[in-house]
Amino acid sequence: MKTELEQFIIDFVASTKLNCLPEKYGGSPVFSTPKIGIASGNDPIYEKFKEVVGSGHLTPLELWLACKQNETPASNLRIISIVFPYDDKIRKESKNTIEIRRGLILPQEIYSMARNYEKEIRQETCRQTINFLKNKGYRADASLLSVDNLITKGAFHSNWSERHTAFVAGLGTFSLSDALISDVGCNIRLVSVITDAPIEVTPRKSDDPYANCLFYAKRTCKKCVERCPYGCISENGHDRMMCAASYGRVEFRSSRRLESTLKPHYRRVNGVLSQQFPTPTGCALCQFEVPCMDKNPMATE
Ligand code: B12
Ligand code: SF4
Ligand code: SF4
Repeated sequence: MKTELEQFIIDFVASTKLNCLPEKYGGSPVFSTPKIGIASGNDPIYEKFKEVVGSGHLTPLELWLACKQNETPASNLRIISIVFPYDDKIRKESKNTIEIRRGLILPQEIYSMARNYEKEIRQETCRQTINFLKNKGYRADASLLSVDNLITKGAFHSNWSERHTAFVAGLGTFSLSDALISDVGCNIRLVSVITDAPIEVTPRKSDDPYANCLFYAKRTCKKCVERCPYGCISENGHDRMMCAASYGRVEFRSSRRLESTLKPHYRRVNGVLSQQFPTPTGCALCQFEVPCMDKNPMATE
């Protein structure tokens, strides 16, 4: 079923009109071909995520029950993790940054638009994947559609970290910039669907959470340190509070310049669903012109 499911997701992303930028940006795709990996609901590593992500992080069974599904052994659950790589045109055109004024550097408009448009693609991919599984007689749901909640009290984290699940599903590892580096790079978005369909689990190539990053593997590179204009990345890693603040300023300015063309986004924060402000347009300057942008740089080492 894994091959059939992967082909179904690839075909949907290739054919949906949602995966098109506005004509002003060439009408080209937001995402190229997605990749999928399958994690097992009883992988013991999920227990560790209550420490490394935050105490509010759910195990697969907790997520399943939060989605109002019936009790079942965790071993019956599978998590389908999906990597959506940004299209090459966006990656190429995003190499140069835009300096609005001294100290305020923005990504190219094409990336801001892609980041704004991409959420609907991931949401619709989840809906289509859930229908695919239901039509085969299984149950399924997605954190993004049902229980996604950003917890800002204490350790700032989501109740379901898409990167951590992608790691469990063998799709990639973390890095100096914190980004998950997959076989199609770090300039990606992620989503996952949970199901009781007995899909074959994808083996992890490594249990080392940083294996794909040149800095952790070989003490070289550090290109992401140079690329973040706000000093959020150093040899000590990524300062997420500093990033959240800098990236907020970037989004505020980008959303003002693109306002009338943006789609509104909604998110549950500490249990309350509301419209996001500024409207999400992203930052990701640390993901362009780096060796891990579009590949796993350790794959050829
Ligand atoms: C909160 C959040 C943010 C915050 C905090 C980021 C962060 N590092 O946590 C802010 C606002 C700063 C942010 C910024 C961005 N974000 Co953001 N963000 C999220 C969100 C909603 C939750 C992340 C979370 O819970 N973090 C909790 C902390 C603990 O996780 P962490 O730092 O990644 O985890 C570290 C530890 O666990 C550690 N670790 C320690 N011991 C161990 C042991 C083991 C076994 C393992 C596995 C790990 C581990 O390794 C990790 C990395 O160092 C997710 C969506 C989601 N629901 O997952 C998107 C998400 C992480 N963001 C994403 C993106 C793309 C971005 C931006 C590029 C913005 C943009 N869209 O343009 C920047 C990039 C910043 C960066 N360099 O990481 C993508 C990730 C893509 C990728 N390649 O990784 C996600 C998954 C959204 C999505 N659905 O695609 N984000
Ligand atoms: S740019 Fe280099 S050091 Fe930074 S995350 Fe990518 S591989 Fe690691
Ligand atoms: S997302 Fe922006 S602010 Fe955050 S680390 Fe990357 S370049 Fe720096």
